[in-house]
Amino acid sequence: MITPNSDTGATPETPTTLRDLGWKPFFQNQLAEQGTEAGVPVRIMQVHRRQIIGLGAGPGSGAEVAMPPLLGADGDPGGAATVGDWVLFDAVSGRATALLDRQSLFKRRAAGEGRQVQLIAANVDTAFIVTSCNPDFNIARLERYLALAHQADVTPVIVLTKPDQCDDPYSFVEQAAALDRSLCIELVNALDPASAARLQPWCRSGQTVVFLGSSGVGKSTLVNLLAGRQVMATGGMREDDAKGRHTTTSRAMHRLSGGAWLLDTPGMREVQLIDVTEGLEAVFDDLTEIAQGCKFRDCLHDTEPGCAVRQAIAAGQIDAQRVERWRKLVAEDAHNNASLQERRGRERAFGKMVKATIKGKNR
Ligand SMILES: Nc1nc2c(ncn2[C@@H]2O[C@H](COP(=O)(O)OP(=O)(O)OP(=O)(O)O)[C@@H](O)[C@H]2O)c(=O)[nH]1
Ligand SMILES: [Mg+2]
Ligand SMILES: [Zn+2]
Repeated sequence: MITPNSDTGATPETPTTLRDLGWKPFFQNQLAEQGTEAGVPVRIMQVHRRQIIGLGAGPGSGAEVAMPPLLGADGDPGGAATVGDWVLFDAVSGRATALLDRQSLFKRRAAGEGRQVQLIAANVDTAFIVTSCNPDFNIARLERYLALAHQADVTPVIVLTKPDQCDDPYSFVEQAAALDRSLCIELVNALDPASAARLQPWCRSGQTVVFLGSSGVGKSTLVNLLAGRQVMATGGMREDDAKGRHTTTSRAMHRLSGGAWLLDTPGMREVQLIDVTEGLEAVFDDLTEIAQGCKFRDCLHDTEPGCAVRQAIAAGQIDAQRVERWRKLVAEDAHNNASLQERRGRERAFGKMVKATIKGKNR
């Protein structure tokens, strides 16, 4: 079922090698375990309910293949492969035979009460966390995005846009840098191609990137500059508003002119905080360490006696506001995880009940 590369943004720079598609030694090592009969590596570009579309290394234009969705461990079709995943494709059966382990994974809490976890994007290398040198800039929001990136095992890069509309852009750089001295921070005027080129080091061939950030900060403007063509609508205009329906809405992976892949799905635009326990520990590692000195292991650093965190605040070693933001994020994470556990518990109970009913009927 090899079809011409019709809907993946085939351009002159269309990939021909696995490396262009984002193949890395991490995946190559798994190939050795799977054996050669398992199939050829194909990267998932689109996920639909009834089929998934992958792109493999092919002569000239690359080879696009459609296949039925992989089934997850519990038979859940949504659970298995997501955009950015690598699968082994067997051309004879027209199916994916294996899903390769991921180097990174974004997931999110689904909409609605259930709070089910959805897989959003796999094997992303860099998350551009975009905010502007204006009131959009919010330290708590940056920390939240950093926790998401850490949790997904993706390298964050802070991108500060609209320096041209502000008197002292470096004050914003300084505030962001104070979050973590090892963070990469780029000041970028998204209207100026020379300035946007500052992001090129992360956008080379074989790299996969995502853009995170609130509405109006310049994500689409930057993407269009990096792609060298209009792949996203800008300035508050939705892709759907454009005359007819913009073809880009169904695409999930866009090739940037430097050779990188931009992964953009509706889910990616709505990532929320879920299961980010480790991500939060990474962002607030200094506070996590101090908290180990609290008398109680489950100390909330509120009114408990022997609280090392409050002692550190009192001693002027740490910032009380930052501790407050940390406590809020940890509480939110705990709440989300509790809801998730509860839901899983309910599902298990329901499964048992169904089994018991079937047994009863069979008797
Ligand atoms: N002056 C200036 N304007 C910018 C800059 N970056 C973006 N803009 C403008 O800000 C507006 C919003 O930019 P978009 O790229 O549409 O923002 P977005 O992040 O994609 O927003 P959503 O798609 O709603 O999430 C546009 O009118 C851009 O031209 C910048 O660095 N400087
Ligand atoms: Mg946009
Ligand atoms: Zn404490």
